[in-house]
Amino acid sequence: MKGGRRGPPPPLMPQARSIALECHGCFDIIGDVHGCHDLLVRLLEELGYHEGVHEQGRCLVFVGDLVDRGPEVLATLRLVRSFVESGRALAVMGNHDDKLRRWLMGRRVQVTHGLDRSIAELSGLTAVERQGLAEFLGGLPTQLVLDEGRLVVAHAGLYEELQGVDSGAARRMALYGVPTGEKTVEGLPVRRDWAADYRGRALVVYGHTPVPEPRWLNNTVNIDLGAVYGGALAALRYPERTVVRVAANSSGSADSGSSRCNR
Ligand SMILES: [Mn+2]
Repeated sequence: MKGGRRGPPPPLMPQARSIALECHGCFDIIGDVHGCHDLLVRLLEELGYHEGVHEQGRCLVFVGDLVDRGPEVLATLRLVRSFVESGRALAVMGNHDDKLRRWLMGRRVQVTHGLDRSIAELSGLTAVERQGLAEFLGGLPTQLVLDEGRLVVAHAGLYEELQGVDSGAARRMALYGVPTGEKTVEGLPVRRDWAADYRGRALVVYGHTPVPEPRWLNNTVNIDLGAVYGGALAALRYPERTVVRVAANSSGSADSGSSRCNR
């Protein structure tokens, strides 16, 4: 970013530092799930996880947007929450997770972009259950700095100068990316192609904007393959830098079976 920074630099995120110590450097980073629970279960099988544990000590990481749009939001939340709270997985917050958290806390939010599906499933929960989910979502960091700074996971991406930084600007970019201020014909904010300007040393793994194939650019990779739109749920294996995927709506191809997550 341009412009002088006034005063002392913002503090490093505590999560970013402590979590890096617990994993041994081999991660499977999973793209936007959006309630595609069945696909997630199949992908975990494909990756060799049993109950969230990998026999080679690999560590699961979720790139955020666990909720909204898809058919099984609650099952997805419960599964990932059980992994995260028992120390079997890491996850960063996506913009959808943050908005659902605000709804769970009784805030007024616009019911758009698939939030209606989450509400349909979660509105029957007790106040205690809602609070538990809200606390889980609220406890997720917006970025993870892993492998001694060589790997960064943030839902919508993160410029180098915001990595490891706990500030409003860092949280905004990690959750929403970089809006240009323009809107699409559908009224959605136009997102700047931040990866095109990225010059950082860390590999940034992100999602947020569905792409048909993993998109590698300037030491970044977008692994949101649009599972909920009939694409695939993907995992980036790190440090191998290979992608494992399960397709949402195909049957009989090499890496996939059928799934009901194809809307
Ligand atoms: Mn998103």
